[in-house]
Amino acid sequence: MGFLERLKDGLKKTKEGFVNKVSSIFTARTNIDDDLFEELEEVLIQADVGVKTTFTLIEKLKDDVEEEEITEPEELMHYFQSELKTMLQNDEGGFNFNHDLNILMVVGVNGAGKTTTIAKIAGRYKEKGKKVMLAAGDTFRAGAIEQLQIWGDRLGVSVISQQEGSDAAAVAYDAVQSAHAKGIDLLIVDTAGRLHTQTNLMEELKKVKRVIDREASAINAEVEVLLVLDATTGQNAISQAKLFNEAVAVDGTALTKLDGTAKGGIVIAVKNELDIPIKLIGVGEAAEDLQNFDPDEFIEALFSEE
Ligand SMILES: Nc1nc2c(ncn2[C@@H]2O[C@H](COP(=O)(O)OP(=O)(O)O)[C@@H](O)[C@H]2O)c(=O)[nH]1
Ligand SMILES: [Mg+2]
Repeated sequence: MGFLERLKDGLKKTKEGFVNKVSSIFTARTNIDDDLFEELEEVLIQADVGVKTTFTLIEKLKDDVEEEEITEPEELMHYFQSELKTMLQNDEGGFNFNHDLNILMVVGVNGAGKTTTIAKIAGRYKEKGKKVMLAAGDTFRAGAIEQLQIWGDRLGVSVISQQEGSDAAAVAYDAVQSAHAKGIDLLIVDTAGRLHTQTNLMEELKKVKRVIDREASAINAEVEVLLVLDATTGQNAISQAKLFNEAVAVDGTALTKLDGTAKGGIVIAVKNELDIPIKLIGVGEAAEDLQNFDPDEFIEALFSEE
């Protein structure tokens, strides 16, 4: 399956649950009236687009109708798609690792897909001929270190770890030193993800970030924080993101498990309500299912007919 086919396939549930409903709102009527906007509002909110973002979108569409003198609902659907694309415009999808050493700290709650995402990114850069290293910074969850080790072995990438229960910041410190000494291009640091409501976790993440920042600045390495969010958790993902962002200043998100939800509208909410760029989206469990986020491609895949 090609790249675009995987994307379309992964978005099947959202196409069926959300896009088809939206399309029928525009195709089922002959004129643009309040009813149309009310129905659209309902469908958008149901699809996890978020209340604030939904209102913004509806206002924009109403402006479009006036300014462009649109009378046909079907024509308005094209405006709807292009407003979505505009709202989703990123600075860039994917990463731009161009320092000697790039450090990616990966955060998110348990089960969001951190370890899987780390493995996929590691595999991708290894394939490009880059030297990659992993740091087992989830020292809290039983088995997390071993899980990362297994990925490391499978990918042929070294993993820096200490025993379970050890200080995550110490693991991060070791990893940065080791990566620097070994001429690593990309160091990816896994972190713990027990519930974000536990202030302990946020304090631990802050400490890990402080140590990484300090060590990185001494050797001119670049640090980025990637927040992994499970799309199936809906609006919950938004409140998680706010907390993580307050704690460690998130540079980008990876939105996983879009294949598991009919409410793909969460993509729009994440971008619009948090103003954090979406770097990657996950549409399945295979390595090829983690893709750089491209808003135009995404909207086209959503609204494509086949
Ligand atoms: N369907 C689907 N499953 C995913 C995706 N990303 C991750 N997963 C699964 O989610 C589960 C939890 O992932 P894991 O990486 O261990 O999460 P962590 O606790 O954040 O490290 C695993 O079973 C993964 O295979 C995705 O995009 N789609
Ligand atoms: Mg994990």
